[in-house]
Amino acid sequence: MSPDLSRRLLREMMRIRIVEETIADRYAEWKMRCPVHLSIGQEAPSAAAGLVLRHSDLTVSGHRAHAHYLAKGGDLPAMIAEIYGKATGCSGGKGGSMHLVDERVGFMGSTAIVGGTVPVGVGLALSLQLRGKDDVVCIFIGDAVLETGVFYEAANFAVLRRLPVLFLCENNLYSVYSPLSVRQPLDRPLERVAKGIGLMTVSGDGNDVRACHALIDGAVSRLRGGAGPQFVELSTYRWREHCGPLYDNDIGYRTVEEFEAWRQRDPIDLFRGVLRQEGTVDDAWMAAATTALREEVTAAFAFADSSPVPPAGEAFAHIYSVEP
Ligand SMILES: Cc1ncc(C[n+]2csc(CCOP(=O)(O)OP(=O)(O)O)c2C)c(N)n1
Ligand SMILES: [Mg+2]
Repeated sequence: MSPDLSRRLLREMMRIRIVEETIADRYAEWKMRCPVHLSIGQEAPSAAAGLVLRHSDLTVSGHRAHAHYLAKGGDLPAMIAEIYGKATGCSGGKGGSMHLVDERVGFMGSTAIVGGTVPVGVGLALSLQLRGKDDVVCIFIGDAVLETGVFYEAANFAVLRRLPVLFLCENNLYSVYSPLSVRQPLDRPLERVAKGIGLMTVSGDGNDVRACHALIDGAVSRLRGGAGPQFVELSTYRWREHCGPLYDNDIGYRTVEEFEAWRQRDPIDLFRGVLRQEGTVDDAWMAAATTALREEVTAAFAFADSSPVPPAGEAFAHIYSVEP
């Protein structure tokens, strides 16, 4: 991997981390009035996907979508403004954190309904195929999406029609407070389920950004070569509570030992260590990158804060695709 790509991967993970830590720090100001699901600790799959996908590729996501939107080239001020419910938000201030959409960067939508955007993504892939494009659709999913019926219907259709779809599964072991062990037979990993439907599958360490990049790059190359839909499962871990800015290790659904073991494997620390050892980044690079990212984030929050709320009548606009 080139030094330039390595630095871009590290920078992208740092950017997501700084954005989300700022959301967490400022959440108590009560200016962000929608729920937020943070990806702190699981930045690597997003950063890797963002640097593999092209601008013209399409993406859909679910409730934990900030990292996906930013990595796909989303507009940071427009995302923060969306979380603030402002007219300048990427969804006009009507969607909030869980309903990001931005056709300018091929981010075709996210919803709070687990699995809800899977058939949307497959439909987008069908349209790309019918139009003879070699672009692909990346459908970001969590491990719980394999517990929704719609995943099986949509994945089956994608396999049947050899659609250019990447199911990118961030397996963080939990669906809210339920570990995989109470949801899936332990001897039947998710990858095997996906393989059973006919998806080509690979899995790997979701906290190793280089491994993520290699797996996603391979899957996307196979897709562009017409190999049919791909399933990439990346194991990672969410640090904060399922929904909200806090930590919730005190409520007992997971152990502090488990949390600490994953935190020791911070994807940013791990990769920074590797790049320092290789001489690809040094303290000066880190300091400059951190300062520039903090300035960018501060400006995005100032933009959101000073933007107007949508006019009341907007509540009734864009409800139907064809306005009366
Ligand atoms: C159809 C549906 N069922 C249940 C819920 C409640 N719910 C919201 S998030 C979530 C867990 C999703 O877990 P996963 O897909 O693994 O994503 P993660 O939160 O771990 O990133 C659930 C069950 C929902 N939003 N939609
Ligand atoms: Mg999960």
